[in-house]
Amino acid sequence: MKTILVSAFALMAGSALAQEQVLNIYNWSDYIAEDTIAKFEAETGIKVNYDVYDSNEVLEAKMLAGNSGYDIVVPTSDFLRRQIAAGVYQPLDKSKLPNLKHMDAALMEKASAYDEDNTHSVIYMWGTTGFGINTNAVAERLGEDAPTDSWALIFEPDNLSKLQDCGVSLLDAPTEMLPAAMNYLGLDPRSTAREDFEAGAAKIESVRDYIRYFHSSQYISDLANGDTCVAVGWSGDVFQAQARADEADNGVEIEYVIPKEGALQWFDMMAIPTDAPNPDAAHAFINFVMDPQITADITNYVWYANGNAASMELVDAEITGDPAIFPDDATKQNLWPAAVYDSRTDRVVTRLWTKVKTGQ
Ligand code: N2P
Repeated sequence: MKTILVSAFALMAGSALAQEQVLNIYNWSDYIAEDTIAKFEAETGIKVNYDVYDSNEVLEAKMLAGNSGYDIVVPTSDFLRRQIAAGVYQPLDKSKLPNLKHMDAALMEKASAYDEDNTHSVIYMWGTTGFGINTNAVAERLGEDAPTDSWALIFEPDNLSKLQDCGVSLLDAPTEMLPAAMNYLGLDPRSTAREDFEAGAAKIESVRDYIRYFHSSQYISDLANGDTCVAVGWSGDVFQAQARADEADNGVEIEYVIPKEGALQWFDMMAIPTDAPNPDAAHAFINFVMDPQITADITNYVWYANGNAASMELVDAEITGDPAIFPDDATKQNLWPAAVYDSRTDRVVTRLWTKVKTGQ
């Protein structure tokens, strides 16, 4: 009798296991609301494993190696395009994505420049690459006339040297930092000419001694705590630093700047790897995120713009009304979309970036 009971139990456990669905997500750090995953699990019964990264290069290496085990990843559109060409993503089954109707047609059209007909991807969030400043710390060192609206704050040694003691960080994102420097020099930020990259790299090397570190997620808490005073960073991340400082009531005031010379506008795209173990659950997740309330909750938490037209009325007015998050027409004129680099260009950029960071 005992034996029979045990094996009946083992059988039941086995079938429950077989039925438990798992979804493996790999997303940017600090990029989702606190309750998004729990809500998805409750609604679908699918268990989520959630890992994070802060670099397109790291994600790309995993995607090109294959067998990552991930069902959902969120590359930025220029990287996405190169990875689509390498066969890394599967076409979406749009019959499983009824919430596509909520997406903003004009933004999806913009994103389709990197993924024809939006075949493989849906906008998760989008934003700009500018910088965050601790307004008081910068004013103390550079005076009230500090060029806080200009990349000159970052790229001119006369300015950055005076900020060295309060801490400056740059993104460890060569495909974003080099074009920013090129643009400041009056070159085309979308250029893929080697000499333009070299000029951009030289510009950053001219201020390297004053930079505390190159990193793409550490700056949120450092800015918020007053441990650094200037960080080249992504819009929402800087706003998250501002919100954390406000909550801590620590006297730190953070401002996000889209510099007057212009900034990169990027789109982060949800996509399903060709070898995803559970593409059905992946489609369910993409559709879930496109629910206007879910996507509004994410924007309200991470301070990034989304591409979901129907969610706008659910997003806090403080966010929809901020031109640093949803740029007005004048600011839009100054934003450039990322160029897609071929592998030769990619090698040039990688080599120069190592030199910028290490001096060799
Ligand atoms: C979130 C960073 C996402 C923006 N921390 C990078 N594309």
